[in-house]
Amino acid sequence: MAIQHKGKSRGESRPPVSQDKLLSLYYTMLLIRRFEEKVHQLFLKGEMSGTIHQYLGQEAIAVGVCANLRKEDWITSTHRPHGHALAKGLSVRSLFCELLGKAEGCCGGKGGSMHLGDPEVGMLPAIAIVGGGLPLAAGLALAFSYQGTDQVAVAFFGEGATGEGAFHEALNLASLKKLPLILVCENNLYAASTPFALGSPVQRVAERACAYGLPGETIEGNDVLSVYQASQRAIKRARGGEGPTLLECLTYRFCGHSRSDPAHYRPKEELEAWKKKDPLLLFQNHLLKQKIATQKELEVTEEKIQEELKEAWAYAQAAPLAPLKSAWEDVYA
Ligand SMILES: Cc1ncc(C[n+]2csc(CCOP(=O)(O)OP(=O)(O)O)c2C)c(N)n1
Repeated sequence: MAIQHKGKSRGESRPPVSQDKLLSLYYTMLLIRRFEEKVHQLFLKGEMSGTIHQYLGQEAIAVGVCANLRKEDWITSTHRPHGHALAKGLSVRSLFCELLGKAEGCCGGKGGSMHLGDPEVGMLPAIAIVGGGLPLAAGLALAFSYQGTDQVAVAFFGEGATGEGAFHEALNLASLKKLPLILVCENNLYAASTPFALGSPVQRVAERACAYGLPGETIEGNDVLSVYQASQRAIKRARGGEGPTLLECLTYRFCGHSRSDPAHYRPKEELEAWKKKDPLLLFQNHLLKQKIATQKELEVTEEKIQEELKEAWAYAQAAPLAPLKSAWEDVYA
């Protein structure tokens, strides 16, 4: 898989993406990877309850897209939201607190893994109903359009959501009203245990776009720079009043669908082939090859992340639980 970024940051040619931006993309991707690994261990040790759907292997998508967003832009997410949350700017502390049911969690400890978010940084609490985030993102984009702001909304969803009516309604409305919406499909080839080909009569999710008169593009979702550049174009169109774009990002999850899924339905060779296209590995190689970072600098990044996780975990463990009476607060029906 080709990485498209050609420039050198510490050399003669002018890079299309600045060195600082490249290093910050790397930091956030690695932070998500290590966060998910830590959460996995904590679940195995029984230190967290509930269930989890993890983002291992898909890091380049959340990071590549969110790096183009402003704080006041909004995203919607799914049952697999940890990566989106970190990429949109939620702190590790607020996520650990949320996962442990602590009052300082981003949703007061009442949302848990599948419903985390924070309006302060433009993330609607995640929605675990497959396809559920799409009409809400279209609604956000409709509000921005009415208000005449240049904010955009991004809906992250899996390819399984493309079989839901909500997906089609969102595309139809967004295209009709030229809404500032970016539809980011993370096609990781399986909706739980169902292979994409068994759930979709069309081979590419991006092809769906033409039925609604909007542009659709399939990109290498494990190549953070492809995602960054494609989403930059889509966001520019949306901000400029040119309407929505559907981006299909091809990827693979390096874990089971949820905590209890060993993913035996996937051929071993398939997983091995995708592991060679690990988004972190690809980007590390790129940074080293282009002399954007040294091995030593990558090691320092790793240490910083380990430190951040350690501090946040200790903080969350010591933080008070959400009080019982808070179960009755923020309840509307
Ligand atoms: C409307 C609805 N139907 C079924 C489910 C159960 N369910 C949870 S996740 C999932 C698979 C979703 O696959 P996809 O949209 O491709 O996202 P991925 O898990 O691959 O990230 C299903 C069927 C649900 N949460 N909501």
